[in-house]
Amino acid sequence: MHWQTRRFRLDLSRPRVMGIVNVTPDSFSDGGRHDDARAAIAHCERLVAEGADLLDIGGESTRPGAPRVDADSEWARIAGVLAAATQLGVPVSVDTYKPEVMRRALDAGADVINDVQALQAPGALAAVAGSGVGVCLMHMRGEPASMMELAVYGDVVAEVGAFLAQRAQAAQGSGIPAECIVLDPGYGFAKTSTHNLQLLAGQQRLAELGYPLLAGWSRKRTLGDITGRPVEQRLPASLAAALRAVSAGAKVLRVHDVAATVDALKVWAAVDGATIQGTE
Ligand code: HH2
Repeated sequence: MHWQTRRFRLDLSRPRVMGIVNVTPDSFSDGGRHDDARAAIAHCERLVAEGADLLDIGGESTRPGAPRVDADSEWARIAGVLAAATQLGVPVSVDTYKPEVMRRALDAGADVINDVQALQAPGALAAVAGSGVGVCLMHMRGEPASMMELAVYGDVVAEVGAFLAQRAQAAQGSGIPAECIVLDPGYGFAKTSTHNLQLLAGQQRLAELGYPLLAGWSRKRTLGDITGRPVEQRLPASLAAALRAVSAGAKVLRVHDVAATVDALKVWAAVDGATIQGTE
């Protein structure tokens, strides 16, 4: 399995790590840490040195209740960081749901568009079609400001799966090749902790849609609900969720803590590669 992005074809025969770069004052776990371009670029360099296979740059927080940012302000936050990140030798994703930001990001050399709205905004499909860019299509409902009111499901795995299949069809219908598409259940987006856990338990069914899956559990609130830990103490819980996601078919992990996740995956791969004595 591969993910075709603009400049790079990512081999997904082993799970890949997408390092998060939030150039925002208000992201839930690292808001304000990298919100000047110099700090954000240094963070990109550090994540690549730690083994990130790709970077995901975002200029607007999507945490529950986050305020919206207009396209010009979002672009102003990320433009310089994107330009520097594209020199680091790994694919660079831009986390945005705004067609105008997508277009500017593509002009500036982005390899992937990561859209929490799955290219549903008017003009979003047209903005990316024909560019050869990789896309990540994520499930959510409503807007970050109000999404938790929409966290009502009968069978959450089936409903998320139907949505993702429909969005993948829409993307292909507008000319985005299947090999450019990755799907994401959208952990934490318009879902209660129970929904998030049900989705992870049933995630293999989403993998069976036939597209690579990306999973974003890093530091999220459900992990705090389970462990009672504040956001800065959720690394062990994040690693456990990441490995469960891999065992249920995830091919890309979107994480804040790249070095630790890379180590966890090395252990996973070492076991996979071991020959068992006494068997043929
Ligand atoms: N989660 C967040 C943002 N973007 N994109 C995808 N594809 N999948 C996710 O799970 C996902 C995402 C939220 O995390 P973070 O970027 O750390 O926080 P914030 O939205 O507050 O900036």
